[in-house]
Amino acid sequence: MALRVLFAARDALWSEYESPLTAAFADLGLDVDLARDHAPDVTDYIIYAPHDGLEDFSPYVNCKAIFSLWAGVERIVTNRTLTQPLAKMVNPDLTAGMVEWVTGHVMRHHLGMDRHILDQSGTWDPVVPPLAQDRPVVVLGLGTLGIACAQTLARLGFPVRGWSRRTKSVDGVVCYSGDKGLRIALEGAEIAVLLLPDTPGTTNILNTETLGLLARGAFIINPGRGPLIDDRALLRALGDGQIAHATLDVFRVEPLPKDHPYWAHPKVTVTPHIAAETRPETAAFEVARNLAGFEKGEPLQNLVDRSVGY
Ligand code: NDP
Ligand code: OXD
Repeated sequence: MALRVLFAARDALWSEYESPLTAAFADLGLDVDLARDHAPDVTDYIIYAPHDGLEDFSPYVNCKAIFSLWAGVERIVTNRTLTQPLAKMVNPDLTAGMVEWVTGHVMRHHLGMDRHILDQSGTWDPVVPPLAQDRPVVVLGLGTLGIACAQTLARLGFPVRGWSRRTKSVDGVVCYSGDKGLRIALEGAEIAVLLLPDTPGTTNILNTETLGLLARGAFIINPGRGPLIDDRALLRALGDGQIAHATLDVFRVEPLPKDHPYWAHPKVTVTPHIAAETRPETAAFEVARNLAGFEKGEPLQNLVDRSVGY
């Protein structure tokens, strides 16, 4: 009998994913009935992205696993009705997109591009940027995305420090963990990139105290999640010059409300949660491959550890 796979996401995603998922399952020789309306008790798997629909997972008594189309799982991991194993999204296009977005924004600030893009008034004012080797960067979060970004920046010549929950070893990156490690990693860094998940352990990780450890005039780049930053502390630090500019892709409330002070702030760049997009073709293949392996008895890949929330 065909495996019944429920697609639980907003309408627009169904039109993007239906055909790549169908093709990926077929390519892997899986007999799948993919639909948006399987009865809960006959559903074998759920493919999920945050939306206003599915909130109660308890009727899905025969569901073997859930595949998130998002890398960040904070909207589902705290759902108490969820007991099935949950896999987060990892795929090469998502990683490539994040590396490009982070590298672009790091280089913007490193080279001081705004100075010339915004001022073509005829003033000849040569300010030569330092070389990357003289600009320490810290990447908070050394998961799939953090490692890829940290190593790319290291290859460009930046001295890169990274910070994670568990102690790690990453080629080209000086790695830290723990509270003391966080302080050392931040101390004197001129650019901070946030690629942590939103969990109770990471809320307001950038606050008045930790912002104060960075070099004066540092740049913040946050494609991770909004709650990683204490917004009021950041606005104060932008006001007093401790932080020169913040490029923010993610926010506590999305879309960012029109009257939020970030929109009009001259030292803040808001981008609308576009740092890295999960692309249907490769994401569909990753889900299908993971599901096929799990059906064969292999461990679920990219398994979320509920005890730590990511
Ligand atoms: P991973 O789960 O692979 O990595 C998370 C990293 O954060 C790990 O290094 C982990 O440490 C570290 N971490 C988690 N909790 C703590 C803590 N309390 N203290 C220190 N370090 C901690 O995630 P990804 O790299 O795939 O993605 C990172 C985040 O990027 C996502 O959770 C999501 O929020 C965001 N994202 C944003 C997108 C956008 O378009 N803006 C797109 C995709 C993702 P350890 O290595 O020890 O486990
Ligand atoms: C994700 C995201 O988590 O797009 O995948 O933010």
